[in-house]
Amino acid sequence: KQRRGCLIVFEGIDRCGKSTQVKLLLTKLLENNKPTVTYSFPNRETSIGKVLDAYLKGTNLNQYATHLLFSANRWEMIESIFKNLKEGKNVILDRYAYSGVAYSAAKGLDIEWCKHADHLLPSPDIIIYLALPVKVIECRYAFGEERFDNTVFLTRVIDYFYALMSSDKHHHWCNIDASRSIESIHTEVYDIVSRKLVEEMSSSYDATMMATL
Ligand code: T5A
Repeated sequence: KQRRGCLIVFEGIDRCGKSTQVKLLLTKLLENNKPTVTYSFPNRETSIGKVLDAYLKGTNLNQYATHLLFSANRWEMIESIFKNLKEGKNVILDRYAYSGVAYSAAKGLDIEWCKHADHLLPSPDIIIYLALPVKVIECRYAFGEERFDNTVFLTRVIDYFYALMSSDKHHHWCNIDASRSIESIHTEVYDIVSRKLVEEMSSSYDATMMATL
């Protein structure tokens, strides 16, 4: 029986260090002969992703339609993600449905409505939340260049991430202090992920695993 791969999600506010940690984790897993692939959301390369890229750089778009497009941008990768998981590859996601809900709810959309679009996406085995106060990211490279690089707004986003985390009965969230050095965060992340990987994975998703949100 083929073991399926592990679905690992990174979440957090803009510039908290997700992409840095995803790259380090990918490198380490590959070095240790653990087949692994990564995806970033939004994926700005697809036709939907190009619309989202323009939106993030300032183009106006209806906020409900925007939410659905962010979700559609995840759904358009679904076959590829499932294929990799079924083939036994670990899949690391740089943002996922939790960003979709937290950012849209922070704009004022109803949180329960926001959850619907991503319902039944593959359910993560682990969600690594990189916790960082907004005042730290304000000083980071390129902060302020995109639509949501805004202190008040990102403080609301953090509140919604914590609301999702505290109400989630199905998933393993790891809340990681991301104010430390890149290397010490990576050491903690790798330790958590390697422990998860030794847990036996079934070869396919069962019904309870499909409850993404
Ligand atoms: N969005 C996204 C929605 O509204 N709905 C959705 O459904 C989705 C998926 C773009 C925007 O889209 C919104 C959320 C966003 O506002 P994005 O492209 O993922 O999403 O944008 P960012 O999160 O801003 O991506 P970044 O790549 O800029 O941020 P990362 O990945 O969190 O941070 P990273 O690793 O690139 O690091 C940023 C800087 O900090 C340094 C790095 O070297 C880099 O310069 N850094 C550290 N410095 C000191 N100490 C550390 N520990 C550091 N770690 C990294």
